[in-house]
This record gives sequence, structure tokens and C-alpha cells, in this order.
Amino acid sequence: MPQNITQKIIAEHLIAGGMAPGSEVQLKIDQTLTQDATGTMAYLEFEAMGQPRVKTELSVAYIDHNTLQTGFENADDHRFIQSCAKKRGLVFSRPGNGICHQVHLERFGIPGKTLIGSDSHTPTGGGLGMLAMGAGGLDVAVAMGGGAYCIPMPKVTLIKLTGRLSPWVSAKDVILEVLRRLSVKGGVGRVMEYGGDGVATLSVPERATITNMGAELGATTSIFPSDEITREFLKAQGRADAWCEVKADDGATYDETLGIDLSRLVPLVALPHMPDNVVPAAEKAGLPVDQVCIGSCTNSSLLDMLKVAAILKGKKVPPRVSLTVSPGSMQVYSMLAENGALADIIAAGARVLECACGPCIGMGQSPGTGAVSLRTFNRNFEGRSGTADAGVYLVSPETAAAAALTGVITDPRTLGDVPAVKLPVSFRRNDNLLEFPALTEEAESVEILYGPNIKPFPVAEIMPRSLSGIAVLKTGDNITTDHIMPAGAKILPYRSNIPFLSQFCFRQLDEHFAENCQNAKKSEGGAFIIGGANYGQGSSREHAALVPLYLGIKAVIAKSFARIHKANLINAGILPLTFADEADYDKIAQGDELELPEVRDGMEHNNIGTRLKIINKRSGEAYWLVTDFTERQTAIVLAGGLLPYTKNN
Ligand code: MIC
Ligand code: SF4
Repeated sequence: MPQNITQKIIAEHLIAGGMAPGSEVQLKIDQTLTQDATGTMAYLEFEAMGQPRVKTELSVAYIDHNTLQTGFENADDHRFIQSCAKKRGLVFSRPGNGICHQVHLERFGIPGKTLIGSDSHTPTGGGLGMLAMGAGGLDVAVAMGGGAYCIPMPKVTLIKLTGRLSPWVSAKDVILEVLRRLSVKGGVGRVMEYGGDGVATLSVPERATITNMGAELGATTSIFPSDEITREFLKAQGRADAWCEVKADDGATYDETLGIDLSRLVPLVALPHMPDNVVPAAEKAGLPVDQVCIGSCTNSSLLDMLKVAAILKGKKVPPRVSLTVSPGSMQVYSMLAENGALADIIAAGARVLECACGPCIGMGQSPGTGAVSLRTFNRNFEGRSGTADAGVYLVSPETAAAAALTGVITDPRTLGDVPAVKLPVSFRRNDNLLEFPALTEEAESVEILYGPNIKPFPVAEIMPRSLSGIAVLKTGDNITTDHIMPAGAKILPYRSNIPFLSQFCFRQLDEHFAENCQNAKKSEGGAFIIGGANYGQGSSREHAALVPLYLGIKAVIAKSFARIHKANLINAGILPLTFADEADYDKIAQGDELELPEVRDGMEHNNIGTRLKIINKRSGEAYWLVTDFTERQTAIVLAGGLLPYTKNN
């Protein structure tokens, strides 16, 4: 049977499971990555599993999120991760080396390999032809220990590209168009596989922009073939030997096909507050802009930065606009400096920030009250910038640079001829900020350095016979992990301190959430969350499960879940349940007392699709809920989460 790229890589890495869409596949993982905001927890979990060294082909620990260091917490966490990497056999990428996804693409990604990362934008590696997926920290810890990564076998959607992008239209506009057509739920349960003649017109960094932001579709991942262009990119990175061809067989079939004619695309913008709220930039032209931020793992490659520099060259950013530029990696930064493009960016009036996530995760540069901020990033969720009422618009580097010069949203095509930009044939390689691990025989003497900010993480109890509690919160659709567990400069330094973080859980929706949970825990022994569709979209942060666990949440009952968050809830030992009849969502009110009788028994005797009864003590009604779990997932929740399950097995 001819196979598409996704099926091929999955078949080559299949440890167990059948490949019919929806059934669970257990995959061998070749590479892992973590970043610091999820890394501390992942290494604590790895330690709790009792493995001395990683067993993957390559595991890298990056520091890129928490780099402001407003107190000792970040520095301590960096030191902790650095010591873990050294002892356990990981490469350590020091702060300043760049954003994990950009550096991984440059230095480590290999076509045809599997990669999981404790960051939802790990699919960036799909630009090189890797099967690269975002996962919770615990899943990454298991993979580091040589364990399989389990996912429901995805459907495969072919995105067939034809034609060539017009001047001023960018790879970012391709993924914004896909989001416009499919929405933030459109990729759930799917891999978006790119094909068609248009693929050959896109460079690796452009492909990586597209696969990166495929995360916003809710997709399992996105992937491009590995072809001559991939070979050229790896050669320019001094890694020609990492190349291999990855392509779909002739006659390969797909579950769905979406055609995009690149030549018909126009510059687009995602309006506040969702990445799929997309319109042509021309439709918003003239809207005054207060801030422009260029960078993030979506758009911080050398190509992006050179384009921006060429547009800004010899021009001036007007006084009302604050322009920030964050190069994606030390390689990008130093090459910009060497070729003089950095001077053009600085002379135009940009504020150059370090090579890190920075404003994308609210680490500084929060916009002013009610401000309009144009960003080349991938997420514009409400409040994520650190300013609740700011309007964040997502655009390409070209559209961002145009607005930085005109002070208003501008269709960049109105600026005249597009300045020519050429990528160098060879990239500068400098491993000064990479630290390689201690040899196995020396590892024992390496001491792990804990700081006072690193607190034990909660572990669930084995599933009791019945569950009862208060519905402490009822939400609408598309709740993001930024709603559940916000990030930003004030909170992010505490990612290794769950008790501290718990005060901020769901703050934006209900400032009394934590207090209500504590009260429910005291009076009823626990609490429930009632959610809408696509609950938990966005980040891979397992803190969005660990913090609710700490606060006594026993189950989340929703219309549907985002993939990574559902896995994180199961891994933490919280039940993610869906309504058998969505109309029952309307019958539960915040504050209702709920009971799930005989939940353990119900789950022990059935598996996939088990129905559980829930009783609403206020109305006396009973509703049916569905546990859409595999046998393995059922065993995990019954055991009280993935950690006890892994220890027992
Ligand atoms: C994000 O973009 O939201 C993050 C911060 O990179 C997260 C990871 C985290 O919360 O630490 C992600 O996308 O997974
Ligand atoms: Fe960092 Fe933003 Fe990319 Fe997340 S989306 S990894 S915060 S740059």
C-alpha cells in the first residue's frame, strides 16, 4: 500500500498499536527537547522515575522562556536544568543561544526522525521533514527514559500548495490562510501534510513558519517533505550528512485535501483575540499601531530578519510606535551583525531584545492600556501579552515592518518594490553556548543543584470508588491553557512552584477560583470544572493540569478537549470526560454539587467509550458522560496518573 509521509514515519517508529485513525499508536522517540518553563518539572519527573541517563539518540534542554531574571528564581532553575543535563546525558543550550525551535532546526533536526518537545510549537521541526510533536513534560520524561510516546493515530490532511507567493506575501500568510479556513479546532486529530508543486518554492525557514503555527490549528503536527531544498539548508548548516529524502509514495492517499494556490494569497492579519480570526491586512489598513514586535519561534529566522532589515533600511520608526526585534538564535543574531543588517535595524529605531521568547510569552514589553500591538508571533490570546485590554494582531514580518514605518496597519504591497534578500550559502556555526553532557562514568559525581523555588509537585491518589464535588467553574468554548494557568513576567518564574502558581489559576475568568477550590476541597473533598468545546487549546504546559490537581480538581467535564491538554490531565490523574449529549452542558450551573458514583468500577470493567453516570444533586438529574480513553489511559487514571503507573510498570 502506498503511504504518505506521516504514515511512513509512524510505521518506521511503531512499537505497538494499529494504524487506523483514532486507535492508539505507541511510537519510538528519537529526539526530545525541553525549554526552561516546562523543563524544571520534566526533569523532576524524570528523576522521580529513577532513570540515571536519557536513552534517546539526542535530548536537548533549552533555556529561552524565563530569561528576564527579575529575582533568583529563574537563575536557580537554569542552574538546576544545567546540572540535570550534565548528569543525565543531555545537551544544554544556555540562555542567549536562542529559542528552542529555531536552534533545533539549525543544529539538531533530522528528516524522518521523531521528536517530542515539552512545548506546543515543537512541530517547527516538521519544516525539515521530522515528525515533531508537542507533549506534556511527563510524556517527554517517559520518552527520555526510552519509553514510547502514545497518541491516537491521526488522520492525514494533504495541504496541496500550488503556484508561488507574490512579492510581499509571506509564509506566515500561508498558515494564517489555513487558520482562516479551518479554525483553531480544524486540525484536531490530524497531521497537516504539505505537498504539491508549491512546496519547492518554499525554503526550510518558510516551511518551519508554517509547521510551527500549525499548532494553532490544534493539529497533532504538520510536516513537509525533505527534498533538495532541505538538503541545501542542512548543507549550509554544515550538516549535509543529516539529510535523507522523505517523500510520500506515488499514489499515497489522504483523509482530506485542502488546496492553496500560493499566488492568490494576500497579506493577512489575525485580529484579537484568536489566531483564526483572520482578514486581509488591507481590510484593517489605517488602524493606528502602538507597538510592533518581530520575533518568536514563528518568525525569527535569518531570512525573516534580513527581510525586516531591508524594509527598515534608511527609514525611521515614528515616535508613536515602539518596535522590538528578537532574533531567533545566536546564529541569526551574529550573522545579522556581520552582514550589517543589524545596524540597519538599530538605526531605524528598533529596540533589539535578546534571542528568546520575550514578549511572546509576556516576558516584558507588555503593551500600554488599550494599545494596538502587531506581532509576528503565533498566539494573540486575550491577556497573554500581559495587558488585559491590549489588542494583539498577528502578521508576517513584512506586514510588521511596514506598520513599524507607517504607524498604521498597512498592506505592505503598497510600499512599492519588495527589497531583494538573499540567504547565504553557508551559515555561521558557533557552539559556544552549547554544553555537552558529562561522560557516563563521570556523571555520578555531578551534583544536581536545587534552588529554594523548586517545590515538590502534586501526585494524585489512586482513583477512589466514587467522586463528588462542586462545579467550581463553568467556561465557554476554546478555553486556552493561558486562561487556565497564565504565564507572563510575574508568574512564569514560579513554574517549579505549584503551590505559588495555584493562586493565579483561572484568575482572568474568576478571581476567586483558587479560593472556591480550596473551600470545595474542605467541604466536598474536591471539585469539577465544566468546559465547552476545544477545552485546553494552546500550550503544552502540564501546569494547566498539575495546578488544578493541587487545587483538588477531580474531573473536567467538557464538550471536547485539545489533544495535549487531554493527555496532560490523564497523566496528572484528572479525568477528562465529555458529555454523551452536549445539551446536558446547559443543565449544569456553576456551584452545583455533582457526584460520579462507582466511577472506579465503571472504568475497570469497560474501556474505550465507557459511559459514566453523573448526578446533579441540585436538580436531582442524572447525565451520561463518556470516557474516551484507551486501555492504557484507563490504567493511568486508575493508578493516579502516569508517574505511579510508570513506576508500577
Ligand atoms: C507558549 O507559547 O505558550 C509556551 C510558553 O511556549 C508553551 C510552553 C509553556 O507554557 O511553557 C507552549 O506552547 O507549549
Ligand atoms: Fe516561545 Fe512564543 Fe514560541 Fe512559545 S510560542 S516557544 S513562548 S516564542
